[in-house]
Amino acid sequence: MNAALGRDRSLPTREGLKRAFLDHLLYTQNKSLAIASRNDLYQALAHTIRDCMLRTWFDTASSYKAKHSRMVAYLSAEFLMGPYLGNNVLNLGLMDEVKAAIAELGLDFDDLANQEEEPGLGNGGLGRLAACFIDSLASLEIPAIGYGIRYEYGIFYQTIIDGWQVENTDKWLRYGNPWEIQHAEWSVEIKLGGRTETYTDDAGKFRVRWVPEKTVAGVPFDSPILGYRVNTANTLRLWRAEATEAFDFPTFNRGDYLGAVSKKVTSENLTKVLYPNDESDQGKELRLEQQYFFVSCSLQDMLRIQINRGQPVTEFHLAFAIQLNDTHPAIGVAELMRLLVDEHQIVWEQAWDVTRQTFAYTNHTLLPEALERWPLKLFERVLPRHLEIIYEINARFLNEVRIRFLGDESRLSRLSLIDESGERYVRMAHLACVGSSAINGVAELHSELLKRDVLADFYAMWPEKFTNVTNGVTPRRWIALSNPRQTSLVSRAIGNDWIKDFSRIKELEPFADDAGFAADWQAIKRDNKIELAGQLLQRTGIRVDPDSMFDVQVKRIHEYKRQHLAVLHIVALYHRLKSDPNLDVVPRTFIFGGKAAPGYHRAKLIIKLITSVGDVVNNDPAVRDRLKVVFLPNFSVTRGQRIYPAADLSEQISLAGKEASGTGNMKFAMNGALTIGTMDGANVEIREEVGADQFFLFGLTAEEVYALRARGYSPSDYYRNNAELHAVLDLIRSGFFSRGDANLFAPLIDELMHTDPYMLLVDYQSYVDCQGEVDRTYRDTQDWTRRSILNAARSGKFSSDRSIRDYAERVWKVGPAPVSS
Ligand code: HBZ
Repeated sequence: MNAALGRDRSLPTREGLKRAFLDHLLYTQNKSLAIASRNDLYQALAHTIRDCMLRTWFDTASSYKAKHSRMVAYLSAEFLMGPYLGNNVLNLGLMDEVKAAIAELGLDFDDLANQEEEPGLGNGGLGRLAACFIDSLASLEIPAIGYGIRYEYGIFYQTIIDGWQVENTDKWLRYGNPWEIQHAEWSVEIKLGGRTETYTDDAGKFRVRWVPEKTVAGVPFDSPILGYRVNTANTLRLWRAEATEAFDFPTFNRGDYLGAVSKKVTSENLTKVLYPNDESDQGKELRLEQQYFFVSCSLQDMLRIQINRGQPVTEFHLAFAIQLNDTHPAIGVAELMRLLVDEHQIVWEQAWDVTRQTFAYTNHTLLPEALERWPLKLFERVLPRHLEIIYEINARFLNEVRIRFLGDESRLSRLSLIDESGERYVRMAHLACVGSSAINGVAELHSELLKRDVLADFYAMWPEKFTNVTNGVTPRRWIALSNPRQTSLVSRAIGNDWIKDFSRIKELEPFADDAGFAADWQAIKRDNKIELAGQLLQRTGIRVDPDSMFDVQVKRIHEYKRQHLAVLHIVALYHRLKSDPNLDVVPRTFIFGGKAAPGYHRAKLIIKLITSVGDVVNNDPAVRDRLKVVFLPNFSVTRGQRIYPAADLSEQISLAGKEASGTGNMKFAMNGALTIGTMDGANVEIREEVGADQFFLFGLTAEEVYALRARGYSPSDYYRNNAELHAVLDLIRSGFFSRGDANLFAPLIDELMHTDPYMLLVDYQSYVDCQGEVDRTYRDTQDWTRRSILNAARSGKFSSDRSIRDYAERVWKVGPAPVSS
């Protein structure tokens, strides 16, 4: 430990923390308290906290090395970590001491923590799941490493101008990142493009060599991932692309120094920016290069570790269990084969055994348009050797299929790794399935639908590979850190073991009937709402009433998630109030947040619809503050930490069969919000756990959706037969919310009336009726509070610790390896 913090590994004292902080202010930032900027103070504090973790981090790596521990390698193109400072202080168990030390210096901890630029290296649920999982892996003391990409620009910063989303670059590294350590000594070289050639090796064996068009260097940046109050700190290793020394010899040798340097810039573009698309693919060459880049860096890194430990590469699968977070890293299957066969001269059959036993694949989507496939031509241009390897894998695989299903030609074309129905594509999900020993969905319903639908042919081949692991979220960040008031109330009631063992949150159940506890619970919710109201006012200028019901939908904006269904409900309420100004409604504040993919025009129009309806409703004296609609810009991990604790009602209203799991639904539930939702994704399991009284259910089931689609669905019937729905759609269509511009929302409304692919009109009445039920329940404050407590008390299943235990037992076959202190 840093000398100022004390010489042993026991936790630092308050005096030690202050000393170390002032040292860093001087020796790292070269400032005094008198002249330091907020950022200087944040940097000094971040370095102080980092110092408290380094010994544990170092000991963890040494212990894994000494014990040859089997490691989980979690490969993910996205890690949506959120700010580190608060989480690290929490996991160290130092929150009170650090706050006090900072206060004694005349400063405010929260104020400094707010200075941190969050690393937004992900789009949404998938990237945030990876972040929750590495917190749980460390907290459960499971040897693990997270591998990903160090994007220079993370997910764009969203502003709202005239009601429209505007994207701004996210310069999160502007002031440096105190949480990372660069390890140039472990850099690796990555090949791209070019061609392959055959040769005969010294032993007379026929071999293939990849002659690339260019190479780039991959440089690892490591951050410690400290478990909650344990002596384990795992590593998040993110790769940055840099020019290799020999970045462009021909140009350099021609004496074109500046030309050569400009090519250097090109190679560094590789990790410049995160693609901002969720649930759809652009098929861009740079994206494939990013995927291959981080996967090859990571596999080379693991092979280096294996060889360093003196272990044979043929035992790679005993040392590493690699989890593919969706298909973004699925090229790893072909890359490990290339490394083993071409570079380590392992025979194909043995290499294939090792590969299959190494990988496992998690699918995160049922949307057909989200299944990744790469045009064959593009793939061949970037990864010529991998295409050959994929052909070989495919040939052997299809022979396996032929033996099992003789004469079934259509099955062969359905299963093939190459889609040959039109322009030819490489199907990444197929590569992942063939190259993995386990395949899982992220909620029970999703895993069932995968087996029945998207991956049915693979299920017929290998039913034993399929399993479900329901998602979870970390109670450290999502309760202990974001909702300190609820945390101390709960800990006063049942002790604080629930933070480590979240199944114990069920001990809270009896307190649902304790009047004193319930009053405290309710007061805390109100305080959290007051705080959020302050943020809303500051960021949007809209004043909301903390005593109104906070009805919240925060997630990526997508038609299948149906934010516009919530808007139809708002317009219906508004229409009712205009028709009967004395109508007795429960005052509500509708809060929306989320980003739309920059090229997804329909999603951007949904944002414009929300803000436009908000403009009219919020400024109409006739509704007398009974309805408010707020779109909070730039929803992020940081914003989420303020929002979930302040919600009364959680909107989880996707069309059944579309949302793989959802994880926001879990964060809301833990923080005491009741859910209104469909039987989709993990909603099904949430309802099962918390009980039907705590879950306002509406809408078709996935089965009913299939049946209706098969029968043929005509949205116009619903429009014609439902007077209120008719009026709502007409009102939006008329230009009432768009200053008379009847064209603005026409594309949205016309689609609903003619095709309505996400069946809003079918579920509309059921949704509105269900919202009526929500109102009736909310009027009885005591009853609502009781349900809110029960709901949180029964959310124990949705800790990511439980998800990780499931993976560890069923998929990875690893256990904890505590680091002795
Ligand atoms: O993964 C989400 C699912 O939609 C959600 O239901 C689930 O809970 C969550 C975790 O399992 N999927 C995503 O977030 N997907 C992406 O962000 C994405 C990013 C890049 C892509 C495709 C999808 O190319």
